[in-house]
Amino acid sequence: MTNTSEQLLDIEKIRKDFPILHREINGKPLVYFDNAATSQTPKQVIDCIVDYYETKNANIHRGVHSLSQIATDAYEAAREKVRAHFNAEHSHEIILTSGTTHSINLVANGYASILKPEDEILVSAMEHHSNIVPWQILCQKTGATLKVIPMSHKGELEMETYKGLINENTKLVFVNHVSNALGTINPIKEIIEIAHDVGAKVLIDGAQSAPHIKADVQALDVDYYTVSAHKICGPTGVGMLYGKEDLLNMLPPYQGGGEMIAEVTFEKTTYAGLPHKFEAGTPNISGGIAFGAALDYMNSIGFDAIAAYEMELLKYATSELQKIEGVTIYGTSPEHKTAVLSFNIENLHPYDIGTLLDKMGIAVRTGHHCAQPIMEFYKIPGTVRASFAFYNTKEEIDAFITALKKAKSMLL
Ligand code: 7TS
Repeated sequence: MTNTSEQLLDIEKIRKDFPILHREINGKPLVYFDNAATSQTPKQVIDCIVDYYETKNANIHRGVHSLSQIATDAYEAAREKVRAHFNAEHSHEIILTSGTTHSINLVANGYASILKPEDEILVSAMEHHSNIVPWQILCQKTGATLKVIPMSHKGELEMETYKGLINENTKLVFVNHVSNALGTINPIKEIIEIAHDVGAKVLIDGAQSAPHIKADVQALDVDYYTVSAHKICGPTGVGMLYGKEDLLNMLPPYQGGGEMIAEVTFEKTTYAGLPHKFEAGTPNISGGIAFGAALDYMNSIGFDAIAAYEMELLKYATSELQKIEGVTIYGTSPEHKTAVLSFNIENLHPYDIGTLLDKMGIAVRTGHHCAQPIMEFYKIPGTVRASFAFYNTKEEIDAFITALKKAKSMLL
């Protein structure tokens, strides 16, 4: 590591915030390189959850009693933190969901009553299954056509083909900000502008970008943006759907139930306004509050410093990995992606490599990463994916490379 990168973050101090990083796995110090699946949770966020149950636990938006008001205020303060972080204009444009999958399904379900059989929707070739399957279901319901924006061998979207595919029948475009399997950072601003030129709306899946890039939904002029808190140091089971006010108002509710209504009779129900229309039932209250704490934590470190430090890690890991004979790295060069290394070693199955690495305390993901079309594109069964976070270190990368060499020699 260069002096510059060491100066970027106080890694020793940061690592003290994450109790899990100090445990052993299979008798070896844990090296956690599966951050794209879920990030680890700092003490500040864990404490926030404990504090909620110790001092604030009550159902929200319904009690006249003080405790319910305290819990409601904390939950709504978290929504405001999410709004401020992503720079939405209004806090009611932030729907707190159970995560990205829920957010995407909410929008897809809403368009079932809007799309017509002659409509077309575009999805990129490098999506997670949760940004493919809901749109396929939508097409089955409406008769609309799903078209695919192809990717190049380098792992980048083919923008010229995209421009050729989009037309006045295109109603919706779905692209991830960052690919989970490759790490590619997609040119979403350009994608949004091109879609808006024909009047299409754009949903950006921000599940993989949120840990690395602070998105400004107004500057992007994005129509819908989705995030899962568990990938940004928050808890599982909570996330957000951002939508422009008029576009959220246009969609019918996703689920019916308590808290999403204005008035109910057996003849007719009228719905609550945003955001409550889309938040039926008791939500993940502690999770929502902790989502806010996670954003506070990440912002206290700073996204510019996080991105710069992770880039140093990625460049170092890439150059060390390339020194191992028989390695193929999938995806674009470090400058155009987040800290993800998706690779294979000639004549070895990714699963075998992952299993041996685990025996040496190193956690990576292996397989298709819920992005089977990418694997089909490269004609491979899957990859080994090492994904880094700001609390990882160069020493951990050294341990990973040593373990990888050992695994290779054991398997070949
Ligand atoms: N979209 C992308 C780009 C993702 O990476 C994931 C999860 C999802 C959507 C779904 O998020 P969820 O929180 O609703 O489950 N990605 C991964 C992964 O790469 N490994 O495990 C989960």
